[in-house]
Amino acid sequence: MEFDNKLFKLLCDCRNYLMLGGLCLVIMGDANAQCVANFTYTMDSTNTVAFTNTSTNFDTASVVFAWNFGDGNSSTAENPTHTYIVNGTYTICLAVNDSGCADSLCQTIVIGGDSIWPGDANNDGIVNYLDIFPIGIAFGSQGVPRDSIDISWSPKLAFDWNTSFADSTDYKYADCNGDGMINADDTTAIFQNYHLTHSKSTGRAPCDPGNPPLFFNFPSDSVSAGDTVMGTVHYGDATDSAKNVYALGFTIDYDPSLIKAGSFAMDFTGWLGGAQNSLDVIQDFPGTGTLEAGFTRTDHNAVSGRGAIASFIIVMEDDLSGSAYLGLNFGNEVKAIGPNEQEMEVCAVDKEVSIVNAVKDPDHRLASVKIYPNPTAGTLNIMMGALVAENLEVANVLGQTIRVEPVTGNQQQIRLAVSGLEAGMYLLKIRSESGAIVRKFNILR
Ligand SMILES: [Ca+2]
Ligand SMILES: [Ca+2]
Repeated sequence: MEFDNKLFKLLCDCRNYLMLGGLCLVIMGDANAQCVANFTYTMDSTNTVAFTNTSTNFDTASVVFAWNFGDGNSSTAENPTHTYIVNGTYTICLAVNDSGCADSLCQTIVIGGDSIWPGDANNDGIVNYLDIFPIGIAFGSQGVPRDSIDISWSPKLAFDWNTSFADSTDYKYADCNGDGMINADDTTAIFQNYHLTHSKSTGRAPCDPGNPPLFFNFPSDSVSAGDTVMGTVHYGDATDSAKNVYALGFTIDYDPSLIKAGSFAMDFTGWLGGAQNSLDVIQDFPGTGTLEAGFTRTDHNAVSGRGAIASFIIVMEDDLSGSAYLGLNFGNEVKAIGPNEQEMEVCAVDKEVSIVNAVKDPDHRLASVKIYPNPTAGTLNIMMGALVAENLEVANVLGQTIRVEPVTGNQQQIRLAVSGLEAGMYLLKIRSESGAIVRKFNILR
């Protein structure tokens, strides 16, 4: 074959001359098989495809190219450009004809089908708490389903829905599982692929003082070793209330040596919304000391307000020796959006709480305090052991103190009537001469 090729090239290159002798027509019959059609292409975001003709072994002077773009359009240019109007899969064919030399090649291309990564609903390169936002904004939308419902971490070919978020990201990215619907099922991909990345992520602009603050509210300005601390996250205050908010996300950095691993829990409850008409993603990473939380409403109604939006619980380590304070710091990606995805103002404020009693209950006196029955329907018995109670405080899940009772009479065996409280979880803080003891209790009805 190698010999034949060389022979062909020698003869074909000379064919004009040889044709005078009536010889080349015969030789050209063998030569046709050597004409090779080939092309490459690039595509841009406007569905415009630029084709590059890479065909070989033809005579530039006499060759005829015939392109069929697969959508009813064609061209005879050597390197044509074509814009597709409708998304879809097209078969593009290039035919090369050159004085009896003929070849063609067809390739299939997908228009409007760049890849999505399941869970990266905002297409910023990382799966995290902010990916709940587009799901909330587009909640209930329907579009082009993918070929298969698959949330494994690899690029999935997806056609544009031709509906976009404010930053021009197509809705298809929020259909994390590819079933053609944007709903709560799409959060599964966020949890499964959490923190996976496929390119560099972006940062957030620093906050401006004067914007509605995002801040922590603690029941006390100090904590002790072993404490169960219940606090709240607030958005907006009496000076600067938050307006027209649809979704909110933030990260909280903390020193993992101070908080018992796995104890940091958060619940979105407050003026921004609760279990109704909302979704959230809350992930704690005790190894690095980061809690990430994203919340979105799903009813397409923004809300305005101020005060608590989430409650949280942390359990302090039993030995905090060497540490003077617990810091809870918002990370550099705090973000709130309105119903049209416009970014809303947030000024994140970090919190420091001083540590007192850095070693938990060295003489085990606090541990000897017992409450029972728990859960209860009407009465709590408080057995103080070696301590003397001075007063009792009951707080709800938002950390708000709802009852304060001085202790009179027997200060070591106390009966506390709680029959007036609604069913749910509460904290009982018992103040004694040796410090405060906090116990969780539940009321059942
Ligand atoms: Ca993302
Ligand atoms: Ca979906």
